[in-house]
Amino acid sequence: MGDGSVDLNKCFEVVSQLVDKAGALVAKRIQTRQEFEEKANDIDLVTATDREVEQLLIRGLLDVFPDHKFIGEEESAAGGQPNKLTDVPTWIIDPIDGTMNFVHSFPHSCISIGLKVNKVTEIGIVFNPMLGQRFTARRGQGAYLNGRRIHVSAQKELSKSLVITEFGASRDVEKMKNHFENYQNILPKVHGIRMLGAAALNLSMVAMGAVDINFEIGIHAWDVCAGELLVLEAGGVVIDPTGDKFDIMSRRVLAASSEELAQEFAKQLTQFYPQPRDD
Ligand code: LIP
Repeated sequence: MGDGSVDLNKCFEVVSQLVDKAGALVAKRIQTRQEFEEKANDIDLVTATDREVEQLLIRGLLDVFPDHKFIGEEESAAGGQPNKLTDVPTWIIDPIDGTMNFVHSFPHSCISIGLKVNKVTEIGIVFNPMLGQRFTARRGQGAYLNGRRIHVSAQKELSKSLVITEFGASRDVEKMKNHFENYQNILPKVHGIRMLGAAALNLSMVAMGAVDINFEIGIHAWDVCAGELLVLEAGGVVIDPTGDKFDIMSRRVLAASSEELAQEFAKQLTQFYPQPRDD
C-alpha cells in the first residue's frame, strides 16, 4: 500500500457522501426519544441508530473498496474482529460519538470516521448533523470546518487555557476518584473545564481554537482517530497524557494548541487508572 495504490481522493469523495447520508439519518432520529441498550454498564449505551449508521458506512465503503478493513465501535463491542491495526487501509468508525447525548436529544453527537493507510491517518471527518458542524482533514492539507480553514488557538499560558474532558462511561469508584483528583489539581490552574459528551467533538473544539487543551483517560481508538488528524492538521499536537508519544490503542489522549502547553499540562495529571488496550 505504500506505493500510493490507494486513491485517497476517491476515498474522501465516497466517505463524504456516506457521512452525508448517515448524518441525515442521525438528525432525523434525534428528534424522537431513542430506545437504547446497555453495553459495559448502565451508562454505556447503544441504539439501533448507532448500529444502522455503522453498517451504512461499512457496507457503502465495502461496495467501492472491497479490500479495506474496519474497526467499528459497535462491531467491536459486539465481539467482532479484534481491533488489530495492519498496513491495509482501515476505516476506524464511531457511528454516533456521544450516544448518551443522542439518547437525550442533547445536540452534541457526531459521526466520527478516520482512514488509516500503513497505520497513518490520511482522512478524518467529524460531523455533527444537528448543528451542521462538519470537520474534515486530509493529511498534509489542513483542517476545515464547513469548508473554512481552522487553526488551533495561540494560547501558550496554562493559566489562561480552557480545558475540555469527560468523566467517561464508568462509575467505578476508583476511576471516579482518579478523575476528581485530576480535576481538583487542574481547575485552580486554568481558565475553566468543559465537557461536551463526545471525544471527537472535544478534539474538534481544540482544532478550531475554541478550547486549548483536551484530555481523556478511557477513550477508544474510534473516538479519537479522526479528531487526532483534525488537531494535527490545524497546527496542534496530540500526545499521551504522560507526555510520551500518542498511541491510538492506549485508551488515553492529550491534545493541545502547542507542544509546550501539552507538556506543561501533562505534568498536572497525577492520576491514571489502568485501562485494557483496544488491541
Ligand atoms: C463517548 C466518548 C466520550 C466518553 C463517553 C463515551 P460513545 O463515546 O466520546 O469521550 O467519555 O463515555 O464513550 O460511547 O458515545 O460513542
